[in-house]
Amino acid sequence: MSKQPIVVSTWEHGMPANAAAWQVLSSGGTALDAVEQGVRVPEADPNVRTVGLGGYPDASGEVTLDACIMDHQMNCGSVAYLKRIKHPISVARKVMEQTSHVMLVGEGAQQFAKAQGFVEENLLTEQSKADWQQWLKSGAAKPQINVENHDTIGMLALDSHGNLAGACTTSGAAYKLPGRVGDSPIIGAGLYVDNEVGAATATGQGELMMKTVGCHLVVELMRQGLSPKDACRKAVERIAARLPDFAKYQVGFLALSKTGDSGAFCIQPGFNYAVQAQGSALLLDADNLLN
Ligand code: SD4
Repeated sequence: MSKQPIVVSTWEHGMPANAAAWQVLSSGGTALDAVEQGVRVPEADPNVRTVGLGGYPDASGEVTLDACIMDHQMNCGSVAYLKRIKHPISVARKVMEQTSHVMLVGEGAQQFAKAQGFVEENLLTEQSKADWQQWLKSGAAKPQINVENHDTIGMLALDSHGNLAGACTTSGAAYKLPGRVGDSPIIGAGLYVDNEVGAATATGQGELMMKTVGCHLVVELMRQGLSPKDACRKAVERIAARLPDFAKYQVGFLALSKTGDSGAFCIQPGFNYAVQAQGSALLLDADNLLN
């Protein structure tokens, strides 16, 4: 049965990413190929400062990347703390397709990527280096979340075959402690796909999604009958109910149902998401808890 494809993704940089994904979806391609091709756009863009090349480094000045991908059959692959490889999402897909594992981290992930033909390169652009040096001088040792509206990209797609897939990729919280891994490569926290029900992805302070296994929660709430937006809202409310300092942080959930409905919800104002379907490409503001 043929379905109307749709792709959704986090933040304004989701617009060009969705356009790339749409090329795949509109020509009958798979959701899995679409989300990989889509998120490779911000990964390669040095002006997107929280994904891939040009991402903010950790406190020691090293750019370390986290990413995961999941398909309609519960296949998933993930890399964390990956250095010097511009397209962690494609490495995550290789982990999914070429190994019996789900997740590779650090040095092992880098060696695996090289063995798969990925080329090492410097990911710290002059701009990111200058900003990091400025941060060092300022002594402001706190992560920067939701600054300038450029953030992790999480993307969810439904293809014309009726299948869902998702991808999530990030350089993580700016100036994080070396070795820190966030939610984005953790299946269930930063991304989850269940082809019977729907898919969810997240952006913002990853520790909050990890403590609540947020994206799995959103999908389970959709299974109980909630709309994508209401499921995202309930997951944000769960965070707010359990974690006393939630209001200091931003968390945004984005969900897509098996029927092609999408919705989002976040803690703070400022989170937007991109939606592309036949004949329309929109950037929408998510409703939030604090306002
Ligand atoms: C993380 N969730 O590493 C990611 C980063 C992000 O806004 O989305 N920043 O915690």
